[in-house]
Amino acid sequence: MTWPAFLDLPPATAHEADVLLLPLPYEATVSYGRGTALAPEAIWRASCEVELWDEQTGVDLETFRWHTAPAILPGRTELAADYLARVQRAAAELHRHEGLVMGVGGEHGLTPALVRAARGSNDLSGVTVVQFDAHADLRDIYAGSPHSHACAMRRLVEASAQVIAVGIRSAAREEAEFANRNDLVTTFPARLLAGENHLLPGEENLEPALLDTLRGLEGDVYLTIDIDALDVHLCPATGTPQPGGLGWWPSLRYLHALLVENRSRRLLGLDLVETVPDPSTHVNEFTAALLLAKLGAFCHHG
Ligand SMILES: [Mn+2]
Repeated sequence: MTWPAFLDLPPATAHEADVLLLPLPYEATVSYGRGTALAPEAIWRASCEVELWDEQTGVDLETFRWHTAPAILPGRTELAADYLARVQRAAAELHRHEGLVMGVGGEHGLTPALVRAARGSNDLSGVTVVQFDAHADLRDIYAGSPHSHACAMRRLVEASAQVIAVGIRSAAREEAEFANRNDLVTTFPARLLAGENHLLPGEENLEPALLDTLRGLEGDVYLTIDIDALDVHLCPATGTPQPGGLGWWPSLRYLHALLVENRSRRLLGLDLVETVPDPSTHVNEFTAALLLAKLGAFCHHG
């Protein structure tokens, strides 16, 4: 791999690392804009431009150790199920070490394999998956595949995981009805987090309830961030852009509630998916690199 080291810091071994990054350049089932397979390398290059002092937390990013595992490259004719099984095994290897494992996609179809690896089991009962996303990703089958990015959360719920979905603003009727009748799914739509001015008559601002939920989660928690949860100006090249997303500072406020203020949850791992780099602006890949740095800072704060 000829990429620069993450954050341009001296790379740590897996054994000594505080954070273990797993690059996953995978886009078998992307349905609209392409290019997420190019994201990991672009994110690593963009990370060299991230300031090493996090002004928000005061954390120096060089005070903890970052390891980059070898990227898991999909074979040209490899079936999705076979690739995802390899991803699960590679992630499970990384989880044998002490540090926090972060998967970096690649498309959202990766997440079920990453959660199973983090849990060390295909049974996810008792696991809460916090999902930042524009889309519900609760379809049973999409474009003929149960491994589609549009089905990722459905697979997790079927394995008995609880899902807290944040920033949703696009769902099929099938997905909304599944979420409504399923006690395992709790949705905080983007519009109901956008402030009082954006509410229709009878609607309620859910931001206080979201912050309470994130601060109060207990037990095993996995965090998956689809970058399209953020407003499109932060990720204009992402494969399935949706207007009306979460702002940068509100997103960090929610992540801070989960990762810094909440002391009763056990973080199993996390992933950041669906970045599509655009070399003409660097906005997409820099947003992703900075978000990974922030997640590291939050997880090692205090
Ligand atoms: Mn998604």
